Formats: sequence, structure tokens, C-alpha cells
Amino acid sequence: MRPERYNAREAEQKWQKIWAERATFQTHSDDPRAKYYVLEMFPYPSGRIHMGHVRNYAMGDVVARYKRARGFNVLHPMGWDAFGMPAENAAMQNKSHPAAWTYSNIDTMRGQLKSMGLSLDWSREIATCDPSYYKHQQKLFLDFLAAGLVTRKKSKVNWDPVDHTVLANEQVVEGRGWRSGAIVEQRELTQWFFKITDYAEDLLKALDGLDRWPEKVRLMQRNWIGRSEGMLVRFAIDPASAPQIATEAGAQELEIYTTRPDTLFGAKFMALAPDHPLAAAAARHDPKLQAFIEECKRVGTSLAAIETAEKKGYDTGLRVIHPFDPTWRLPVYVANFVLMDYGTGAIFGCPAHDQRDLDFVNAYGLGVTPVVCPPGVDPGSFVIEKEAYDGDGTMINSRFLDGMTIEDAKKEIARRLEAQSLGNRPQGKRQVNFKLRDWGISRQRYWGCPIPIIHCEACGVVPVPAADLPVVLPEDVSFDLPGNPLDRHPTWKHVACPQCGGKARRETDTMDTFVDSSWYFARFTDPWNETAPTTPAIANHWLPVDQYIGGVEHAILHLLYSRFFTRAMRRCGHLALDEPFAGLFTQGMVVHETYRHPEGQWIAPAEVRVEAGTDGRRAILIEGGVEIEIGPIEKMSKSKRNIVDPDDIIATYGADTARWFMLSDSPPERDVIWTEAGIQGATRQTQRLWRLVCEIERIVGAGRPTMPTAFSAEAHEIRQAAHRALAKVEDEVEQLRFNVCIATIYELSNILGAAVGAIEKSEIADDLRFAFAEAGDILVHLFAPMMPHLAEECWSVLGHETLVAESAWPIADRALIVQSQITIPVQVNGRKRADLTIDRDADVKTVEAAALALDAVRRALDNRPPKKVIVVPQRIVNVVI
Ligand code: ANZ
Ligand code: ZN
Repeated sequence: MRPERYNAREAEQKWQKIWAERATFQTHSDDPRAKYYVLEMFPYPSGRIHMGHVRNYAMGDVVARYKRARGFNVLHPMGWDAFGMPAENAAMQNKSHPAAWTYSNIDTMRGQLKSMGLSLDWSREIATCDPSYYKHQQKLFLDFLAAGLVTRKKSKVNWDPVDHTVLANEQVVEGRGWRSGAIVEQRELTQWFFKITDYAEDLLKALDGLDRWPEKVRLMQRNWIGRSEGMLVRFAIDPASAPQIATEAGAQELEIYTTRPDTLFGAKFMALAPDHPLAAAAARHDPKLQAFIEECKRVGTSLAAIETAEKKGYDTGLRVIHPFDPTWRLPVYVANFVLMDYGTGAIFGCPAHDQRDLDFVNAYGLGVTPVVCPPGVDPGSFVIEKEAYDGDGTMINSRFLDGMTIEDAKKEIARRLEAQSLGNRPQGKRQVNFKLRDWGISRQRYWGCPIPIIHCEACGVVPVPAADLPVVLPEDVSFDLPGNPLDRHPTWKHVACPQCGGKARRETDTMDTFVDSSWYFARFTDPWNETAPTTPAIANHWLPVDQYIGGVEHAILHLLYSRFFTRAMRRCGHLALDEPFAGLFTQGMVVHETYRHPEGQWIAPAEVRVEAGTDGRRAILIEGGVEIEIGPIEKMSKSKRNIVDPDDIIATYGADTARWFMLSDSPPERDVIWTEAGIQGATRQTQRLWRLVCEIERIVGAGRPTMPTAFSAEAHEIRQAAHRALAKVEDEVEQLRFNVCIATIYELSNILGAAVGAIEKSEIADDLRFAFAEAGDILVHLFAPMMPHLAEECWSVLGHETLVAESAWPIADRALIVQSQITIPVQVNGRKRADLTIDRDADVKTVEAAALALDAVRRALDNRPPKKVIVVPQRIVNVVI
């Protein structure tokens, strides 16, 4: 007797062991089958996997297992994005070494992933913190440097004076360091940059070809790259306005960038970034301006800081002359909303058609003149008060532009400014600008990939010779002081110059961890190559990744950096393609109810019992029995404690059930709400499928029937249902609509369950046995990608000696499933001559005509009319001659 209940814990361990022993998921690059590369974003080894990982990896695994069954040579690797701050923070808190902390987390998480039964090729595992990985990254840095894709320049950074470190903009919270709470300073540091801006135009254009990427991600990248077409315009400074400043700064003119030169006659003021050189010159004569500038810098110059801050300015006293009217003077302000590193760091403000400018003039009383009138509005009565107008329209109040469209006005202004000169040069020039900035990769951190550079007093910047790679992180470091331990290390940085042999010191900055994740997908193609980052022929065979799956939080940086890296690696001969990810899917989050104690603290779901009361649901604290508040459903997070632990779930319900629930409950791009009721429902489904397969096995019995020539109606219906589900799942899984696949599987299992229940006789005809056997196989194949352990168990129950993971996907008979059609035999004088496939509800006349038109029948008739035609609708046709 088979056990009534399926024991997930036993079965899962058993099958995982068998897959590992048989190396079922190891992939070889020289396999002649067509390749398919499926990849999920690799995890940061923070300590334990969370339910978001379970969802992400369950999805990737469905694709991998499905494609494998379809005959592809599937590459499905896993690794660890293992450098980064948390390891250093842990080191500071627990006096442990970042490497020890990281590798022990990797061990834990590898075990957890293995318990999920993922079809991964573990032989390709990589950790970015391992010298065998970052050695090649250092080589890539050197190659990029030689190719002119790396520069070193001064740049402004957020400096935390307590932690002695640079902070990313995201780590500055209300002007303070996120860890130390210290007021962040702006510092100029010399840093290393990757020249991603060299590829700005190409990275933008190529987005059009990424048709298997979500449109929202492409849009986010487009906005981030931020291409705009505009003009550089130079305004003469009125020398009379502030003679001292003008002379001292050596400036006779102010250059601005604008995308709206058509609005020049609506200009009311000029504005400089607080760190514009002219602002600094003016501030030397005006302590109040100096104070204003410092205040602006404190708030921060990040985009977010600027957008939220109130628009503020300070009049420098300088005046400029309007390019089309020598008598028109415009005041020059320093303003907190102008950025130094965009355009020229200076603007002209046109309040009528730009909201920021409008807010600004309303605060400083500078007036508003509309110059674009919306269609159908009377120009005489068109006024602007609180809301700027940035729509289409006709030029007004603009002298020679009046009556033109915006586009024509832009052209006319460009033509005139290019023809007109200021100081022997055209006063204006057309210019394309990008928001995208070069990628600063220097981090004053220990736990990152060392930048392979040596600074020599005599030779300057000297690359570490390739033969000396890797530059390995020293192990004996201490974290008891703030700042970069590499810098403090007594010996590590002191080296001889590779060029002159003189005294030199190593670069002590390490690379941004985004560098590590910008090429790992290429390394997976041949992680065994010890001499080069990739083996180009192999990388070109596997890449691009056919299906990449991960969180939308990486829509910009990680995905853009990887696209840049692929281009740069191509330039240096490491591979031969531009786009690393042909298909991208961004999955939704795992969310859960929150629970809060009346005293305010958050309570974990495991400590709560939720009851269905008469007036809705109530949450009770298990220990103590107090009723607590049920809060909103939110992303699982440590701070809200609304977390369920994958280990607990897998121990209680099994990996298959957890995977099934994750995939079943909502479309994969949406958030999934984790509920106790949901996982229990999935458990019942698991058991139902198990019992159904056991029943099917009892019906089929030993010895599989061969395919009969004819099927009874019951058998036909079973076959149809199975093939219909098969075809449907094929179509849906290609679209990653896993929830629809699961609904389809339920539907099939319901039909099969009913068919099993309808069987009464102990003698079962062969055609029905065949139909059940076939449908049982199909059913198991259909859920195998989602519940692989249960599928193996069922597969062996059905009498197979193979593994379902190693078996070919069944072939859907799509002709069989066209329900509106039916195939009936056609006899001539009682002997079958042909099959006729025809609409199920065709009338007798139509069936007769179609039968007589069949080749076999016409040959038999040989131009004579039949004596009689007998049609039994939906059964048979007999032609008597
Ligand atoms: C005058 C004007 C009139 C503008 C108008 C807009 C509307 P995008 O499209 O993002 O490139 N700008 C230029 N440099 C700036 C800087 N460093 N900091 C802040 N703002 C700056 O935006 C270009 C527009 O943003 C430019 O066009 C300029 O304002 C402003 F009705 O010039 B405009
Ligand atoms: Zn030297």
C-alpha cells in the first residue's frame, strides 16, 4: 500500500540526493543541443534567505526545468554578491572578520537554497569576494584603463566626518550620515570613474531593441540616461553691474544651457549653482552670499534634496544683457535648485513655463510674462499665477517669434543665435545633453575588490602588472577605528613601483560592489578559466542570458552598469555582444500583514494567532493572550517584523508546497500576500495531487497499454483534457504566467479526479487505461517544474524508472484538442477507408458531402453515384456502392 499522505520531508531529501549524485543539473558547454541561459539575480549573503529569494528562485527554476524538459541545454548557475558594507558593519559589531562572516553566511544560505530543490549547476558557484573571481575583475579594470574607459578625476562626495568615509546619496538622511548621524560634508576627492557616458547614446538607442524587457524598466533607463536637445547660450555680463566681481572672475559672459530657447522673451532672471565659479567670486565680496552658499551645500546637492527643498536664491548684484535686446538687463541669482554638474551650472529662468522658476519668482517678486499661449485661449486674457504652463501652443509677447509654433520658434532662435556673435564667437550653439554621469567606483572601504593601481612619486599612476594579479586584500585588519582599514594597515600599501622600483604606495580604495555584479553572468559561462575573465568562444555561445529574473529595484543601476560592462568587455575582446540580457522579468514582492502590540512594538507572525471572530478577524498574542492590532499589508521587513522564515516554512510544509504557493497566488509581476490560509490551501493541493496520481496508478495497473487505434468517448475526453492542459501550460510558461499554469493544472486534476471517481467496473478497457496513463504522465510533467520532488515521487509511482527531471516534455497533440472538431471513420461497403475530421455539430448533409469528397471514397466510387450513404452523427459514415 502507498502511504495515504505524501511525506515531503523524506521525499525532498531523497530526490535532492539523487539529483546531486547523478549531477542532473550540471551543464556542459560543448553539449550540441540548443542553449538556454536562465539566471536569477544572485543574492547578497546577508545571513539567511528570505521569502523574496524563495519567490525569485522558484520562478527561475520553473523556467530552467521547463526548458530542460523541452530539450535545451540549460545553464542555470548560482553565486554570491559577497562584497559590501554589512560585512564590515558586522565586523565592527561582533569583532569578526568580514571574510569569516561572509563565508559562514554563504554556507548557511547555500544549504537553504539546496533545501528548495533548485535545479542549479552548483559546480559553477562563484563568490565575488573570492580572489579567484576578483582577480579577473582587476584585469578587466586594467583592460578598461588601457582602452581609455577609465579616468581619474576630482569629484564631490558626501563625506561622513565621524565614520571617515564617503557615503552614497542614499546613505545621507536629512543631511546626516545614516550610521553615525554626523552632519555630512561635501568634499572633493580624486576618484576613479568608468566612462559610461561614452556609451550614453548607444545605451539609450539600444533600449528600443530590448523587446523582452518590461516597458517600465526601459522607461526608467531612458529617463536616467536623460538625453535632451537644447542650446548653450552666452549672455554678456553688464560690466557696470558689479565691476569688482566681473574683473576678478575674469568673466565677461555667463553661459547657460536651456532646452527651451523659444521662451527667451519670457526670461525674468538668471540663476547660478551655489558652487558655480561666478557665485564664488561674488561671495568674496559679500559675506551674506557666502553664508547662503554654505547653507545650500549643507542641504546637499543630491537630486532628491534639491527637489524637496524650498526654492531659495540670493541676488549677486550682477546683471546680464538679453541676447536680443541690449537695453534689457536680467538679475543674476545664486539658487539652491541649480546643479553644478548639469549643463553649465547656470540657467535663465522663465517662470511662465517652468514650475520651479515660477515658485522662485513668486517668492522674490520678479514678475511673469507668458510667451506660449495654449490653443484656443485668448492671449489677451492668458495669465499665469500658481501653475506654470509647459504644454504646446503659439508664441506671444516674443517679438519676431509671435505667432510661431514652439518648434519653429526654437529653430528661429537657434538660427539667430548661431548667426549672432558675442566676443567673436557665435552667441549660441545647439547641444545634446545627457543626465547620465560617469560611474564613480572608488570606495574608501576594506571589503571590496582592490583597485589594481600603484601611486609612485616619480612615475605617477602605475597599473599593477597583470602578472602580479590578484592584488589580494590583507587579512590582518582591524575595525576598531573608523575609516578604511586598508589605509591604516602597517605594511600592505607600501610597495615598490613596478616601473622604477622606487618607493610607492598602493591605491587603498576598493571598487563599488556594483562592479562585481556587472559581469558575473559572463563569468558563469566558464568559471574555471584561471587565466582570463572569460573564454570568449564559450561566453559568446552562452550569452546573452535568455531569461533574467530579479527585483525591479535594480531597474536602473545594476542593469545599466551590466549593459555598459558588456560593451566595454566587448571592446577589450572578452566577448562579442552588446546586450547581456535578452529577456528580463521583474517579479513582485512578498508582502504580509503587520501586527502591532497596543504598546507600540511590532510582533512577528509566528507569535500571533489570528482568529475569525463574528466582527471580522482578530489577532491574539499567543503568549499572554492579549489582543493586538492587525496593521496594513506590507513588504516583509525586519523593521516591521512581518517576516516568515523560509526554513520554518520548508520544515513544516516542504519546499514544493512553498514554491507552489508562491507561484500560484498572483501574477508573478505583482506582489504576493503570504497568508497562513494560503500555504495550508497549497498543502491540501499537494496531497490531492499525490492521491490522484496514486489512484491513476491503480487504474492503469502494471504493464502500460500501447496506443489503441480507437478511443471511447470517456477516454477521448480524458486525452483531450490532458493535451489541452499541456498546450495551455506550454503557452503560459513561455510568458512566465505561472499562476495561470497552476490554475490550468488544477483544472486538469479536477477533470481527472472526476473521471477516476466515475469508474465502476473492475475490468477497465485498454483505451481508458491508456488515456489515464497518458494523462497521469502529462499531469506529473506539468507540475514538475513547480513541485519537482513530488513530481519525482509520482513519476516513480506511475512505474517509470527514469527521473522526470531527465525526461523529455510530452508532445501536445494540438489537433486532438480542437474541441469543435471531431474525427469519425468513413467506411465503404462496411470497410474503413478513411478518417473524416469535421465540425462536431455539422449536419447530416454536410457530413455526407465531406465524406464523398474524400480521396479514398472518390477512388472507390470511380465516378459512379453511391447507392446509399448512412451517416450516424459524430460516430460513423458508411457509403454503400
Ligand atoms: C529655460 C527654460 C524655460 C527651461 C522653460 C525650461 C523651461 P532637461 O530637459 O532635464 O535637460 N536647467 C539647465 N541646467 C540646469 C542645471 N544645471 N540645474 C537645474 N536646472 C537646469 O532640462 C533642461 C532645463 O532645465 C533647461 O531649460 C533649464 O531650464 C534647466 F520654460 O531653460 B530651461
Ligand atoms: Zn615609479
